Amino acid sequence: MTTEKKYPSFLEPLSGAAAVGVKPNSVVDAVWPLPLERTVSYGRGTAGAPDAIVRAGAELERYDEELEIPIDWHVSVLPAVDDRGLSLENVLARVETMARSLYSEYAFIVTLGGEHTVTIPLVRAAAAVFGPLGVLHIDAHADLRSQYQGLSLSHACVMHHVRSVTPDTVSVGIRSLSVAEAVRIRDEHIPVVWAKDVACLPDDTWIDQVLESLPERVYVTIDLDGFDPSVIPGVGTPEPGGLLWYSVLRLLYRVSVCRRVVAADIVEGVPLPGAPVTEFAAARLALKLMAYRRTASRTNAVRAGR
Ligand SMILES: [Mn+2]
Repeated sequence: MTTEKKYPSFLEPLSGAAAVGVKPNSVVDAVWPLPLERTVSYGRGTAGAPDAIVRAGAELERYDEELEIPIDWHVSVLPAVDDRGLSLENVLARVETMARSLYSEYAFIVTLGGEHTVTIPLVRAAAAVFGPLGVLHIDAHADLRSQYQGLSLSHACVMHHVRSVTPDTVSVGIRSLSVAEAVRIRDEHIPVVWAKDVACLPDDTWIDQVLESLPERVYVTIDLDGFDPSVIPGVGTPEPGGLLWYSVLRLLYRVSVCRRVVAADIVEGVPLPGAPVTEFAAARLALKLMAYRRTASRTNAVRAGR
């Protein structure tokens, strides 16, 4: 597939010839807006997050000061999924079909939610396209209920469904869960790195624990409420004591370098009027995922003598 894409750039449009004639499957990363909001239980507004994140993306600088590299690759903004008039089941089925095609076509896609429910079809599609994978789950909530408020396809049940796709999941930043979820984690030995562990364990030993739970290929799902509300205030169900910015960056860097991150999502953001912190942080996070992955590919290619 060498068709030149006409989609806008996540960052300010590339100047000159840089965006011309690129091969999507080898060069182009993408963000994919998925403004789904059907089963949100408390604070509303996550449907507005993808658009806000894309607008914030246009304001970001094209240099990664941490990796000391220019962000000189094209990041397309794919058309948002239109879920109007569709049942939740049909929306998720459409997302899965579209994701299978997009994952085959682009180098790396970060989906921008919307509510966490979208992760279910995205992980299914990623497993179908890339093969067996594990899931790194960053969240304040365990999301392990089999149903919530009478619904099985709920944002509170995401990891229950994900674990039917792959048993190799690890949840990081958890600090809010039901008794039944706690029992399930204990009985099924589900890997969890609690937020309190991240705060208290020496050095980055918790990152070693995460890596031990992940196979070679990894899907990353980031519920923005996994971060501390002082870092990302715009979420529907904030919990104190969350992950700090650089802790998450170190985690994502290590996972990107030591494993192969095949796709990712950033979900559950709620833009707050007059305080655009959440969407700017989410946009930067999407770029960090892309930059780490590209750095890792180069590093591994050098190691392999290519
Ligand atoms: Mn959550």
